[in-house]
Amino acid sequence: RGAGTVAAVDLGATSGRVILGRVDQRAGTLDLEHVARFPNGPVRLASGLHWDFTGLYRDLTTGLADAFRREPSVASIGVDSWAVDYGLLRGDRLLGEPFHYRDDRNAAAVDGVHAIAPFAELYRRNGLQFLPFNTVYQLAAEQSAAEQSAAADGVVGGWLGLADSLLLVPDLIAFQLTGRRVAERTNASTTGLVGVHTGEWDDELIERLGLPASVFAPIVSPGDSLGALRTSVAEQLGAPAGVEVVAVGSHDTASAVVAVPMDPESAAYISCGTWGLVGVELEHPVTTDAARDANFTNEAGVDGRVRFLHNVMGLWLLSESVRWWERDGEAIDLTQLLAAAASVTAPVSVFDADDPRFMAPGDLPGRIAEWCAEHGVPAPQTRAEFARSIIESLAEAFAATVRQASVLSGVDVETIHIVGGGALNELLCRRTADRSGLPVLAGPVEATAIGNVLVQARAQGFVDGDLVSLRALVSAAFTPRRYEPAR
Ligand code: LFR
Repeated sequence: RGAGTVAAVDLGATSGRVILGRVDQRAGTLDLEHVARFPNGPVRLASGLHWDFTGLYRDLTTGLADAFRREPSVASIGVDSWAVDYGLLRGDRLLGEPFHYRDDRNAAAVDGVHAIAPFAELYRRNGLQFLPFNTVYQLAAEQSAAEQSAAADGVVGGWLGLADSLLLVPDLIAFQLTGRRVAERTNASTTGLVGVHTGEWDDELIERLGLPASVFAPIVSPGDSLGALRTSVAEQLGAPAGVEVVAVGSHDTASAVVAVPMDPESAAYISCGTWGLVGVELEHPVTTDAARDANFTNEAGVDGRVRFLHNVMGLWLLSESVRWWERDGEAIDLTQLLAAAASVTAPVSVFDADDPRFMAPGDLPGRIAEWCAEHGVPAPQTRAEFARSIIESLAEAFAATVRQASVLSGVDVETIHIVGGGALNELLCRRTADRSGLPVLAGPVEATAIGNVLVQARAQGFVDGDLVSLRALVSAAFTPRRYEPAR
């Protein structure tokens, strides 16, 4: 007691990792050991854009087996990932690889949902910003695919009709590991089907939308035990008896916010990876008309907090541009590209990083040029200029969104914390400080895994206390890098 080790599985849109976290509260230390890192990304099948869930599960279990070899005393496992996406099960059987939220089936389903429950009503009920991939729209897309196939081949109900449970990605992994079917609260809050005030499945909305209420699993909270590993899984992983899976903030952003070494009364955070999640931590949701118009979300945080934030497009703009330039096999060095971007001296255009045209995979540089042409501003010419324009546009969106978060929530923001991979991007951190006029504190880079570790460590009794004490451990272990705004 007072010290111990847990394993965090953290899956992002471009890579997954298994990390050991050693926590010693008396010594006040928190150490991470990176055990495995594996690629992740969309796979285009005949049915659309999917995740390779089976491959991810193989890679994460290989990583966990390595974790147990290195550290046989691991007490528990926690899993987090991106939000909104789910697998359908019938019995133990997974009904196909989960859809990727960037698949274009969702856009067509939005109007149908809003015809039944207008967006203003949805916002009052679930407090979520509009994103076309929120689970509620994905399920409507499942329903319309089912109707089309019923018309074509007479098979009624589709995959959703066949399923007896729907589990979000981290819950689906926890199910494979333990056999328990649950819906962890922070991630369930991103479906659009959980009441923002009740924290429970919104049965009335589920019924009105014609969704099968029985597929939704009981809601659990971060820190709850999900029980021991299945015997066959324990054998496969080389895990000793008694290792359990613990629910963490299974929405990656919820775990990241736990590990922001901030004072929520005077700080904003940007959890910056594929997305830039920009906001503040609150005790109570804000579902005013102004918050709705600004498209701010009230997602559930750990310990009953509210993540009041807005999704900015994030480093996806850069990674997907690079992927486009690399499509013929050329390899681009990101460090060199960013150095070249930093030395661009001519002014570059700032585009609207929030424009929905940037959501789908493909020719992002082309779409940025198109945006510039439509708005009568010069398009970037070289790759360095594109990269610079992306960074400037993100920094501008970050600064504007921090200002909005402050006005809408009443938090008087004095500092901006940037955590996640974006904390390594010096140009982005510096320009965010410049454009906001506020100091930026960058790091920790692995905030999500740290938040995952800390919630497990607390459940195991290795640490105690509230978010303030957990964040004190983060502050002691990781010194943020400070960027002062240029005067
Ligand atoms: C970040 C994130 C965001 C969510 C997006 C899609 O990884 O979880 O919070 O809006 O991915 O799930």
